[in-house]
Amino acid sequence: MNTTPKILQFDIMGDERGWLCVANGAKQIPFDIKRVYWIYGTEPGVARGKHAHHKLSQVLVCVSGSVDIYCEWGDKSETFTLSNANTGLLLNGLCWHEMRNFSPDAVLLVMASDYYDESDYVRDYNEFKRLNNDKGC
Ligand code: T46
Repeated sequence: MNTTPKILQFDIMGDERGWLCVANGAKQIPFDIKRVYWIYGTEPGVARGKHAHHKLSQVLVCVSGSVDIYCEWGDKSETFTLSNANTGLLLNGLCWHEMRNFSPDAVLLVMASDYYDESDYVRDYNEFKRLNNDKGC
C-alpha cells in the first residue's frame, strides 16, 4: 500500500447561486466509500488524530474553514493545509496524522474505505515507528 499522502482536487461547478463539488466513488475517490463522518466544533489549539491506521484509506475534505494535517510516513513528514472545499487529502494505511489549528468554522468531512474498527488504529506513536521501520522505511 502506498502510504504517501496525496492531494486530490475536485472539480468546482458553480453559477450565480454558489459552488458545488462532487466526489464520485471509483472516479475521484480511489476506494469504495463505506463510511462518511465529519468533525466540527474543535477549538483552535486542540489537536486530534495522533494515530495511523493499519489498512484504512480515507479522503479528508475541509468543507468549511481550514485545518492543518500533519503527516508522517516512511522517512518523510509534511503538513498539508486544507482550506478549500474543493481539495481533498488521501491518506492510506500506515500514515501517522494529526489534525491541528482548526479554524472556529472548520468542518472536516472524511470519506473512509471501511466501517469503524478500533483494532485498525495504531494510537501508540512508538508502535507506529516500529511498524513503519518493519516495512523497511
Ligand atoms: C481519523 C481522523 C481523520 C466512532 O465510534 N465511529 C467512527 O466512525 C469514528 C470516526 C469515531 N468513533 C468514536 C471513537 C471515539 O470514541 O468517536 C470517538 C472520537 O474518535 P477519535 O478520537 O478517533 O477522533 P479523531 O478526530 O482523533 O480521529 C478521527 C477518526 O477516528 C480517525 O480514523 O483518521 O479522524
